[in-house]
Amino acid sequence: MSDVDKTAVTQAETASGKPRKRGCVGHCTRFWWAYLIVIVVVVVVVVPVVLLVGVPKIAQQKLDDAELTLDGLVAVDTQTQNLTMSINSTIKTDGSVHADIDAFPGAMYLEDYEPHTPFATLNFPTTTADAHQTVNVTQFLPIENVEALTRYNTWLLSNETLRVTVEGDTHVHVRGIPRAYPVTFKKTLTMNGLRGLEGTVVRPTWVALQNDTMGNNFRANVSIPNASLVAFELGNVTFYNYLLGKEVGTVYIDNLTLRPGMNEYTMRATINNADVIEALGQKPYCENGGVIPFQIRGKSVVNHGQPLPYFADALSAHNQTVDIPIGAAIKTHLNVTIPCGGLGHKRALELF
Ligand SMILES: *[C@@H]1O[C@H](CO)[C@@H](O)[C@H](O)[C@H]1NC(C)=O
Ligand SMILES: *[C@@H]1O[C@H](CO)[C@@H](O)[C@H](O)[C@H]1NC(C)=O
Ligand SMILES: *[C@@H]1O[C@H](CO)[C@@H](O)[C@H](O)[C@H]1NC(C)=O
Ligand SMILES: *[C@@H]1O[C@H](CO)[C@@H](O)[C@H](O)[C@H]1NC(C)=O
Ligand SMILES: *[C@@H]1O[C@H](CO)[C@@H](O)[C@H](O)[C@H]1NC(C)=O
Ligand SMILES: *[C@@H]1O[C@H](CO)[C@@H](O)[C@H](O)[C@H]1NC(C)=O
Ligand SMILES: *[C@@H]1O[C@H](CO)[C@@H](O)[C@H](O)[C@H]1NC(C)=O
Ligand SMILES: *[C@@H]1O[C@H](CO)[C@@H](O)[C@H](O)[C@H]1NC(C)=O
Ligand SMILES: *[C@@H]1O[C@H](CO)[C@@H](O)[C@H](O)[C@H]1NC(C)=O
Ligand SMILES: *[C@@H]1O[C@H](CO)[C@@H](O)[C@H](O)[C@H]1NC(C)=O
Ligand SMILES: CC(=O)N[C@H]1CO[C@H](CO)[C@@H](O)[C@@H]1O
Repeated sequence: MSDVDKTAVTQAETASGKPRKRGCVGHCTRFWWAYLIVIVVVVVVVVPVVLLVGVPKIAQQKLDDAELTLDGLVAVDTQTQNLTMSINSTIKTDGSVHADIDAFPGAMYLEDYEPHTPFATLNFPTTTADAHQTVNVTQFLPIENVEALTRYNTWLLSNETLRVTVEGDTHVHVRGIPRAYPVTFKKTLTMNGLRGLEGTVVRPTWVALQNDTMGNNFRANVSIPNASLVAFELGNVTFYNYLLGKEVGTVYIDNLTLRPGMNEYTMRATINNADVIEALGQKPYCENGGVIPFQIRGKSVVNHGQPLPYFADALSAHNQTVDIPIGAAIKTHLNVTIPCGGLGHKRALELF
């Protein structure tokens, strides 16, 4: 207490005519109202300000500082109107706040496409603010916006990276405080895309002049790299096949599920032989051993009878160039080498 206060207190006591023992007993009793005001101010103003503004602010701040990492994303049982999506993720915080975060629906959308439109909404479970925790969700997902899902798949297939935001409103329970505070969970992830399936390798295993019983005249082993952490069940996929800017046939890959890493499949195709033989007679293909750049582009995706436009349209947005050593395959399987300038009319007639 300052001297001024002491003087004031003393004078007040003297003025009352009933001087009392110094210290809190007398002082506090007499000035109970002043203490009450202080207590009331603390209880009515300060505590609520801390609880209503301070704690939620800290809770939101801590949530904003938390880091969300994607460990895996899987789409299976893909049907026209729904699919099952799983996500494995990790949330890292500094662990300084002991709190529980309520379960919440997290809308997922492309950060770099406006307007932000969710392509999926996943129900994130209750989590704690522990320093490190895994959050795995598996959920049946009705497709609410096929256009948004198609755009996400298109970006996923063609881009090197893409940013996906998970956003949802929820409540946080700070341990020791009965109130629940509203917070917004909003995290943007940068995930690897599939880069247009760049690096796909096709190794012919069979070529023929006549179609087989399935209507195909070409078979190959295909290795499709998946540079991403995502896996998805496509089913039976067909591709348009172009050669030197002209459509020359259809490629089929059956029962396709793309997973992280190298995907080994067999493919079959029906290709117009005359167009291939004509190309093989041209430079540089007649000089490089018959390695021809084909373009393939998605045509249809059908899984157990269900057309999947959200994959088909994504695959059709992009031409993928694949160099196929078809000259060597023709040599092996048909015993024909096509010279520069072509086979000549007579030989071609013999062949067909
Ligand atoms: C999540 O992790 C489990 C266990 O490692 C694994 O079996 C599952 O395939 C993963 N799912 C995803 C979506 O990555
Ligand atoms: C999922 O969608 C398919 C059509 O694509 C429909 O036949 C099926 O009933 C749906 N499943 C559920 C559980 O709604
Ligand atoms: C969650 O997924 C991770 C892999 O990303 C796995 O190690 C962990 O075991 C999974 N946890 C549960 C509860 O499935
Ligand atoms: C992703 O690819 C699409 C085209 O497929 C393009 O329009 C978009 O700008 C790309 N986004 C990013 C972030 O690279
Ligand atoms: C093989 O099938 C394709 C497509 O059905 C057809 O256009 C082509 O004429 C057939 N080729 C032969 C040699 O029968
Ligand atoms: C194609 O794959 C089969 C089975 O994996 C293998 O036996 C064969 O050698 C492969 N052929 C080529 C040309 O890669
Ligand atoms: C793919 O290539 C073919 C032939 O060169 C062309 O006709 C088609 O327009 C291209 N499509 C896309 C999406 O680039
Ligand atoms: C695709 O799966 C079906 C069963 O669902 C099977 O009958 C068929 O042989 C498979 N095709 C290939 C090419 O693996
Ligand atoms: C792919 O087509 C084959 C033959 O038509 C069929 O037996 C198989 O079940 C189909 N696979 C899928 C995943 O739809
Ligand atoms: C391949 O064709 C050449 C002539 O073009 C012939 O001499 C040779 O015997 C044939 N080889 C086989 C295995 O048919
Ligand atoms: C070609 C390519 O980038 N392949 C990658 C596929 O994904 C795995 C990891 O999931 C990577 O190790 C490969 O390098």
